[in-house]
Amino acid sequence: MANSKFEYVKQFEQPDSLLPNTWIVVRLDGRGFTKFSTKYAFEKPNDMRALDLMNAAARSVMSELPDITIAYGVSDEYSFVFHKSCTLFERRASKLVSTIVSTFTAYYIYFWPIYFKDSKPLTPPLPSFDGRAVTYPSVQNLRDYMSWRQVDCHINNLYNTTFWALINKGGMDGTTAELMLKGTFSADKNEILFQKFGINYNNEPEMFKKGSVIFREYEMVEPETTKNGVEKEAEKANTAVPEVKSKSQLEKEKKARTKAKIVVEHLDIIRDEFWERRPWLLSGKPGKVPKEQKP
Ligand SMILES: Nc1nc2c(ncn2[C@@H]2O[C@H](COP(=O)(O)OP(=O)(O)OP(=O)(O)O)[C@@H](O)[C@H]2O)c(=O)[nH]1
Ligand SMILES: [Mg+2]
Repeated sequence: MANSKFEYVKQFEQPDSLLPNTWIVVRLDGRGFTKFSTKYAFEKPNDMRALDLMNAAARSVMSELPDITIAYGVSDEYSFVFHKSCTLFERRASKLVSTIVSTFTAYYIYFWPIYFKDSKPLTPPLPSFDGRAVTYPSVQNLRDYMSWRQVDCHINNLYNTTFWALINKGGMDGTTAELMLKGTFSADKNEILFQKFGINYNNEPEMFKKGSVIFREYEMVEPETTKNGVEKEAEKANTAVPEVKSKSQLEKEKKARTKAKIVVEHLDIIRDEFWERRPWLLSGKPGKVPKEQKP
C-alpha cells in the first residue's frame, strides 16, 4: 500500500516499554469510590458484596490473562503481577494497563447486578478505575510490594473497624471518634474494640483483615526444612539472563495454566510460608494439577 502524506504522524508514537526481566505490577484503583460507595449505600467500613464483586472481576481478568501469576486486592484497589520471565505479551505499559483496566471494569459492571441484586441499578457516573504499571527488579522487591499492600490493608481495617464501632455502637460523632483514635497504636485499638464493644479483632472476617489473594491452584508442596524454599525459587527467578523458552514450551505452560483452577483466598502473604508452599508463583512454572481437578 502506498504511503500517504499523513503517515509521518506515526513517528509521534513513542515507546513506553517496561524494563525486560523485571516483575510487572499493574495496580488499579476505583475512581471516586468514596462518593460511589455512598451512592450505593456500601456497608461501613466493609461491604461484603463490594469486595466479592471486586474479587469476581479480578478473577475474570486472571482467567483471560494467563500471564498473570498472582493478584492481590483490598478496598477499591487490585494489583496484578506478571512474572518477570513472561514473554507472551508486549511489555508496553499503556497496552498492558489499558487491557487490565478495561477488562476489569467491564466485568465489574457485568457482575454488578449479581452482587448488588437488591440495590438500585447502576446509573451514570458509572464506576471506573485508573491504573499504573510499576516494574520490580528482584523477588525481594516484589514480595515487599505485596507485603506493603497487605500491611496497609491491616492498618486501615483496624482503624476503620474501631472508628465505625465508636460511631455505630458507641454513639460518637465522626470528629470525636477521630480525636479518640489520634496517636493510638494497634494494641490500643484492639483494646478499645474489646473493652468497649466486646469485639475480638481476631474474629473479624479474614477477607477484611487480610484482603484477597488470587492465584492458580496446583498441588502444594511441603515447605523445605533444610534450605529456605523461597530463597531457592528466588535465586532461580533472579538470574541476570532471562530464561529463553521454546514456543512449544510456552504453549505447553500456557495450556497448563488455563487448566488450573483460579482460587480467591484470604491468606498471610507476608510470611515465607505462603510462597514456600506454592513455588509456582515465583518460579513461573506451572505445578501439578490435583487429580480431582482434572476434567
Ligand atoms: N463503605 C465502604 N466504602 C468503601 C469500601 N471499599 C472502598 N470504599 C470506599 O472507597 C474509598 C477508597 O479510597 P480511595 O481510593 O483513597 O478514595 P477514592 O474516593 O476512590 O479516590 P480516588 O481513588 O483518588 O479517585 C474508601 O475511602 C471508601 O470510602 C467498603 O467496603 N465499604
Ligand atoms: Mg479509589
